[in-house]
Amino acid sequence: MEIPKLYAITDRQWSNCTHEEIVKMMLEGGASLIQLRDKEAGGRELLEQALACLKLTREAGATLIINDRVDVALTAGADGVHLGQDDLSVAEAREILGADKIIGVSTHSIDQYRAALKTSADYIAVGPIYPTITKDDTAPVVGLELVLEAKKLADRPLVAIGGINHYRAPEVIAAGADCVAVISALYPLPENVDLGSKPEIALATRNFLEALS
Ligand code: TZP
Ligand code: MG
Repeated sequence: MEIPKLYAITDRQWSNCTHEEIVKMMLEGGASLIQLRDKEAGGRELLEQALACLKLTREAGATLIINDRVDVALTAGADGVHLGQDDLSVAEAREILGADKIIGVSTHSIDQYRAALKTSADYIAVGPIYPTITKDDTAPVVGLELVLEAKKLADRPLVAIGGINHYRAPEVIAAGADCVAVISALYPLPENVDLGSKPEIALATRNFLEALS
């Protein structure tokens, strides 16, 4: 697959917004690859959000990937699924979704990366590159070293994730990542924060894309 430099991920813990509102702002900011990620929502709620988000991404010609849930990705008709090491395997997800859907997988070591290369994953993510507070059960920080190592073996798009902000993104790309996947740095609160403030996601997305161009 052709991958853009920014992979924007929705996260409700960083905002007062629905996934649909977040996706709308990410698209306004120019994102073309978006992941719907919600560790708390039940299947039904996630499906409803996925359908609403897909309406927006389709209109914009963007790609929407569902985190973790192959069943939701299939039912919603999403563009693909992103799997962690504890989710269904790439082979199992491929069996369910078929050849045309995008399947991505997260890896946290060079051994996991090598194993992922043997699957039909369309892209492989490595991380966390830097410390992050977004995910509480993250693997130890792998640093740019894993990007450099993985790049030597890579035969498909390499995505880097974890603690990447506007300032760090260029060095991550320079180390060999084709794309950076980002959560918290896309959710800055406006300067005059009051209760109910919404983060300026469109602006942050635009700034991020500029930093990457
Ligand atoms: N996987 C490894 S680190 C991470 C995930 C989902 C969290 C990334 O979030 P942030 O806020 O961009 O560090
Ligand atoms: Mg997962």
